[in-house]
Amino acid sequence: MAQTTTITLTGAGGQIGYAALFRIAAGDMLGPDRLIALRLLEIPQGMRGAEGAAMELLDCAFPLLESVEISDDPNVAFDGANIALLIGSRPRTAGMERGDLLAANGAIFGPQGRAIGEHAADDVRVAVVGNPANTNALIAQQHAAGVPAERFSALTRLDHNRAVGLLAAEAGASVRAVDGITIWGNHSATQYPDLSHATIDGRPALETVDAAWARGPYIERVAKRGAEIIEVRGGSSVASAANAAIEHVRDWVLGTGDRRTSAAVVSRGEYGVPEGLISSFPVRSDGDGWRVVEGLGVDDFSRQRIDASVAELVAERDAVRELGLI
Ligand code: NAX
Repeated sequence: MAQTTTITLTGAGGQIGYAALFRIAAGDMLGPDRLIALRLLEIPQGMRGAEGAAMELLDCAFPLLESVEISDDPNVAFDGANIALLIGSRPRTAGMERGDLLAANGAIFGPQGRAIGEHAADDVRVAVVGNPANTNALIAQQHAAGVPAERFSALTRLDHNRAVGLLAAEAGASVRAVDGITIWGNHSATQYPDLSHATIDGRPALETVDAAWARGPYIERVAKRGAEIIEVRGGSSVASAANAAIEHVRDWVLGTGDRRTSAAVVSRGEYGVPEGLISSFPVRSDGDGWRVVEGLGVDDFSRQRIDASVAELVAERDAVRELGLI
């Protein structure tokens, strides 16, 4: 047990950070053989929350946890980072215009990207959770001089897991039986959860569930699941979001094997998605990096849904360009 992995987590005083930290320190993300050094980045208002979480981490006496450091300076927090989980962001609040939202996040993810480029370890991998996640990842990536673009990804794993869970429930099957679901596009209401190539126990899912359900209510429910959780729970998705972030990084670093999942990665033009956009695709990881699963058939319905979500990403990219954020 020699290797120590430095993990920088931003937004450590917030809800998802709090839910994620204990599982990371317990080894759920990188397995039982890697020691973990945690770096927590917060803004001054969030420092007490991060300090409290650090105290509780100490009180857990996790054998894998080597150290916990807290900072409000990205240059310090990203120093030597092997993995960066960017959770803290400025989410949209009532009445906020899109330009304001993007500008506020540009002020966060630009400097964080720069600090990653200047201070992180050579093998750094960056997973962006804070919304608007795809475009925040793009902003950070564009500022991280010297870091290969494919080391940046954004989370659509929560959408993916929701899509798996809701399909399994509809089919009366175990989640273990489900494979081949793809979330395409943006982590937003335009995302496209696609069952065209999904299987349940190796058989096409569309032989088990109604195609009209799969292409109507199902898409709507997956895309709006976050709002459904807020309505029922009285608060946003926290534990499931933390779980998704952990699974995203775990699969990226340790590999997926033959299973497919979804992640927003830098497009190389696959499936007609403009190069350079950070868009969700069907992916596998061999442990070295995400690989887009190519060659899947895309019918007219899927084409339209993918194009609509990608158009939203293009509009977000153009808006941040106009604002001078990339
Ligand atoms: P909270 O408001 O509980 O926590 C956010 C924390 O980030 C706060 O403690 C805040 O002080 C900190 N923060 C803000 N700016 C920062 C900066 N520049 N550097 C470091 N820390 C900073 O939100 P929480 O519920 O934890 O959600 C965090 C983010 O995840 C939000 O943007 C949310 O929209 C996003 N989500 C993304 C999901 C995804 O699938 N990609 C799903 C869940 C979640 O909605």
